[in-house]
Amino acid sequence: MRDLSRRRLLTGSGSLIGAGLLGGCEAPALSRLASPYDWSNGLTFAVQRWLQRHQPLVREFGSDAISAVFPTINTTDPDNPDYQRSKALGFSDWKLPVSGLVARPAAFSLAELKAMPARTQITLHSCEQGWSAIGGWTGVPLAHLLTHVGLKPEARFVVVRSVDGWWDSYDLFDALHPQTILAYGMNGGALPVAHGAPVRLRVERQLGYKSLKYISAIEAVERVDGLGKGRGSMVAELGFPWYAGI
Ligand SMILES: Nc1nc2c(c(=O)[nH]1)N[C@H]1C(S)=C(S)[C@@H](COP(=O)(O)O)O[C@H]1N2
Ligand SMILES: [Mo]
Repeated sequence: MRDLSRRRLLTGSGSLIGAGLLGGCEAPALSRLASPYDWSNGLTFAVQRWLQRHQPLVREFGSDAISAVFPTINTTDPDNPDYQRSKALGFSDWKLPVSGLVARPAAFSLAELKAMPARTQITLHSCEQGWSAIGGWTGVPLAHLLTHVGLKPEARFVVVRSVDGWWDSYDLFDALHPQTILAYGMNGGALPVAHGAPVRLRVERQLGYKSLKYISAIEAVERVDGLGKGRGSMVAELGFPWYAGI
């Protein structure tokens, strides 16, 4: 598993072949090149992977840089009976299923995630709606969770779903990136409901819309063009780029 992740990470970050431009279809958008828009999305993806091959981490700030106000966007309290029931119980019954192309599928409670190795990072969040803010996030690296359940060699993407119907997918470069975490804490406290409690994703190398809030399920898959309308994510179906690298 260690070797696999390292090899996958290297493949994903080290070459245009790994980025999918020359070597087949790594990105969902690349597997269905239906319009010039898809071509440019795929090209941006490949070029950014190439440019980032030696600089894997985004900048992290000191706690004095944390924004006094971090806006909340779109869903701020999911209108979902199961979610509301769980919220009333302090999410003590909440479980995160991890399934698909993994050796040991399992569902993890909040307490179990908190018992795993934690990472805290203070980063700049940029929203496509034209604002940005600096926040501190604490959580378990997604790479740790995927190693724990044993990602199978055929897995090439990780699909994440949220209780409000948002869903997205990530290639293994982002899924295994050290700053991609399942955050249950924000700015030293518990993650507030408006920011995605009990657990949200942080994908620091992409625009804010890839950092899904209210995570409800994780699935490892080989391809994503069979999901939904075949564009790899809910926001991609609305016309935003699947790859939102910044
Ligand atoms: N499930 C879910 N995830 C989501 C959203 C959402 O509405 N629902 N909004 C996205 C957008 S566009 C941004 S900018 C950030 C906003 O996170 P915040 O509300 O903590 O600022 O969450 C992203 N993840
Ligand atoms: Mo956003």
